[in-house]
Amino acid sequence: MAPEVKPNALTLHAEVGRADVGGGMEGDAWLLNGSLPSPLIRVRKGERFHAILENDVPDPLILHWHGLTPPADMDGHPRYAVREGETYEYDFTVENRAGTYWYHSHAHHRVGKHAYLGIAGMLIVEDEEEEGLGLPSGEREIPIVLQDRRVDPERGLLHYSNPDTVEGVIGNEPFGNGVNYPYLEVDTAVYRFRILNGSNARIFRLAREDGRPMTLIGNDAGLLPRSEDVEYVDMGPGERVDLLLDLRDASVGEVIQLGSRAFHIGTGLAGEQQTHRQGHPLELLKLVVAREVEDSFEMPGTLADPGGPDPADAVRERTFTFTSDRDYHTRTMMEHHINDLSYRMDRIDERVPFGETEIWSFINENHFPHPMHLHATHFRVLSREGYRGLVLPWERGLKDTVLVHPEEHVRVAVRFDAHPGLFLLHCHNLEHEDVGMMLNIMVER
Ligand SMILES: [Cu+2]
Repeated sequence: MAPEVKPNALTLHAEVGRADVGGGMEGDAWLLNGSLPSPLIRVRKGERFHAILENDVPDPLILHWHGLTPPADMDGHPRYAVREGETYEYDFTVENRAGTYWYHSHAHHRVGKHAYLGIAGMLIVEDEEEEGLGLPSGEREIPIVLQDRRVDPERGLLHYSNPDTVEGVIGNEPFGNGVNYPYLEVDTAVYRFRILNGSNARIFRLAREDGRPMTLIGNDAGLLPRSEDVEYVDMGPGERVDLLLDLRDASVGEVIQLGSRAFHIGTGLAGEQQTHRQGHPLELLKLVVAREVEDSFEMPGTLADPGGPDPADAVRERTFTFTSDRDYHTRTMMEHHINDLSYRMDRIDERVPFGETEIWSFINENHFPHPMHLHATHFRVLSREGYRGLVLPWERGLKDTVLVHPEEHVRVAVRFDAHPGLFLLHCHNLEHEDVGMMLNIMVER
């Protein structure tokens, strides 16, 4: 587990180091405060978030608080990246409801490398509303950063070079909280798992291998109105889910495996061309039942109201179409575009009035899945046409990242009502983002 810290005059020191990754292996990694993954930041809604990033890695670096909605100069826009030896000070008030958020590097062209090497951690916001529900906490609350990496024992485990910009970097080994093939000893009790897909490009279809349901209680922006039992959850990079696992009828010695099931990324051409590792099954986390205890937890009938924009209030629509081009000269390079644009730091791509509700359409016209992430607000997923064809249980409530498979058209209701300024819309496949699948969104009063 990552050490837990509070953003109270917190220093986050980034440096190159070595990390124990489990299984007797040690790897080269980029560390924040010596930890892989980065420390878990726990904060209360309404509290001051005061942290200083000290950059001691040989790259520009800036941190983005994924899912929080701070002022524009606190959001980790790549134009604020600081060089080696420099610092960046974050000071804002946390305005977001209780939920499972996270943070990672947002240095342009280097997000994939930095997250892969270790500059990524979980960020948990707590509030009174959630505490009143009596959900499993303390030892029964398990934050898990799921990632995949390539294991290369000779060159150091976390080696990252010549990334695949077509599919993104997909590893062959699972990591949970920085540990290869993690396992956890558990009681016969109800557990709350806060799960982040912190992978660069891999999508998980998270499920219990015994086929039993998991109880979904929350996603990107906190608790849902009601719990729902689900057989599996699709998680694109950047997405979070909050799940309860009821292990009360398990017996000591039993092993409960969480894994990623096989899936396709589209029908027709996209499905047929799926020859790579995306969608292949993977073991993720082993739960070993170690102790028999009594646990009288009862699921609350209702959880919390996520709020958010009402599509009936929408005053305009925007469309974002995703396409990809292969560079036939280098053969390896693939550019991914939003509305035929490739990211430029100094260009404003969309101007959006503060406080107005809009309907945005995400249309995927190529053969790659794109988990689309919006900064500075959360959106409500209204509909999905094509392929999976519906809004899925884990897409209720409010989201900041939505997975758009090939052939899919996803409509969302958006309203920026936190802060004006320059923010980002981008693909959270980090290699897609790094080659320019990102736009500057100017929120204007
Ligand atoms: Cu993408």
